Amino acid sequence: MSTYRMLTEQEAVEYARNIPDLFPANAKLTSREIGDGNLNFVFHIQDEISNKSIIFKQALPYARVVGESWPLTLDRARIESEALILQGELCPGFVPQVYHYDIEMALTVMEDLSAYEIMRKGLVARKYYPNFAKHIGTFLARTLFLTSDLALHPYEKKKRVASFSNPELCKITEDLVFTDPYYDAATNSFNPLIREQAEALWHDDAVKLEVAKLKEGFLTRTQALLHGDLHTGSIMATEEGTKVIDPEFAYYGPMGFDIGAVIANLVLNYVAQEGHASDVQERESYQAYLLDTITGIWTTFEAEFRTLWAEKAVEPSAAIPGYVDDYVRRLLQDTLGYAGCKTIRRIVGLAHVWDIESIEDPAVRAHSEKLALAIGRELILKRESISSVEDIADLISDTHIA
Ligand code: SR1
Ligand code: MG
Repeated sequence: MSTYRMLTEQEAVEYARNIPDLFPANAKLTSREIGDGNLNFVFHIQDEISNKSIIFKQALPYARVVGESWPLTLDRARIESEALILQGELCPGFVPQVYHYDIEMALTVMEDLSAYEIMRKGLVARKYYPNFAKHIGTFLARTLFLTSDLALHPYEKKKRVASFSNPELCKITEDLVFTDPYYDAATNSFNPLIREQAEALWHDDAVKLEVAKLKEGFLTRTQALLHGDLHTGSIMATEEGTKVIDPEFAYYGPMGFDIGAVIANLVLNYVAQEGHASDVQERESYQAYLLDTITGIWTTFEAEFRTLWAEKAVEPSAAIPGYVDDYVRRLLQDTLGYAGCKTIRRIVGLAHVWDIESIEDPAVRAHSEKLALAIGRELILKRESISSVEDIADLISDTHIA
C-alpha cells in the first residue's frame, strides 16, 4: 500500500527534522508553501537559528493548475530527482544539489536557491546575464551529448531510455505544444484581439505539416535525455550564475527540443519588449542583447558539443569524416523547428508566459503576440534553409507584422 500523503507546512517541518544530517538537533524550523508553478507543492524550510534553508518539492497526484480533474502520475517526482542527480554529475554546479528523495512521498529535498531569481522575471525587468549563454550552452552540450548513443554503451543507453520513460508528462507536451494550438481545441486560450491570427494558424497547412514532422521526432526519437521543459521559468540566474531546475518532464527525445525551448523563451521576451520598453533605444539595445544571447548559446553549444565528440565519443560511426558536421547541421534545424513550436504554443495554447501576460493593454499585447506567431512560423518553415548561427538572429529581427 502506498504511504503517499500530501504534506502540510507543519508536516514538512517534521519530515525535514527526521532526515539525518540535514539540520542541527536544536534547529528551529519554519516552513512556507511557496509553489506558484502549474503542477506541484514547493515548501521553503528554514532553521531560524542557523539560517540554513532547503527546498521540498512534492508532486501532487494531479496538475495543481487545474485540480483533481487532471490526474497526473507521481512518478514524475522520481524522474525529476534522478534527472537532477544525473545532470549534476554531467554538469556540476548547474543544477540544485539533491539532499534526499522519497519515491513513495513523491518528494525531492534540495538546495535552496533563494539567492537566485527565476530568469523569466529578470528578463521582464530587462536584466542582463553576462554568463548565461556560456552556461546554458555548456549545460545543453554536456547533458545532451553525454546521455546519447554517441557517449554511452548501447545497453546502458537503452536502460536509461526505459528508466526515464515519462508517458504522462510527454502526453502533456504532445497535446499542448504540437496538437492543440493547431486547431480550435477547448484547452486553447488567447487574446480575443488575435483571433484572426489563431484561426489562420488552424488553416495553415504548410505549418501544420512541418509541426507534424517535428511532433513525430518528439514521439519517436530517443536521441538524448532531455530536460523536457527548459523555459526561462525553469532557469534560476544571477549576474554570475545559472541553475537549471524542474526537470520533471525529462525523457529521452530529440536534442533540439531542449535547445529550441531556451531559444523560444528568449524570442518570447524579445517580442514582449515591444510592449514593455517605452524608450525605443532601451528596447532595441535589450532586444539586441537577447539576439546576441541566442547566438552565444548556439555558438557555445556547438563548440562544446564538437569538443565532446572529439574527446568522448564511443560510437564507432562518430569517426566517419563529415558525420559530425552533418549531425550538427541537422541539430540546428531541429532546434529552430522546436523553437518555433514552443513560441507559438505560448501564444494560442493553454499555458502562457509572464513576459507577454504582464503587458496590461490587450492591444499592445496583441502586437507582441502577432509578432511571436510570425517569428514562430518563420522558424518552423525556414529551418531547413538555415545553416549558420548568424542567420537565426537575422530571421528574428527581419520578421515584422503589418
Ligand atoms: C498543465 S502543465 C502546463 C505547462 O506547464 C509546464 O511547465 C509545461 O510547460 C506544460 O506544458
Ligand atoms: Mg516546471
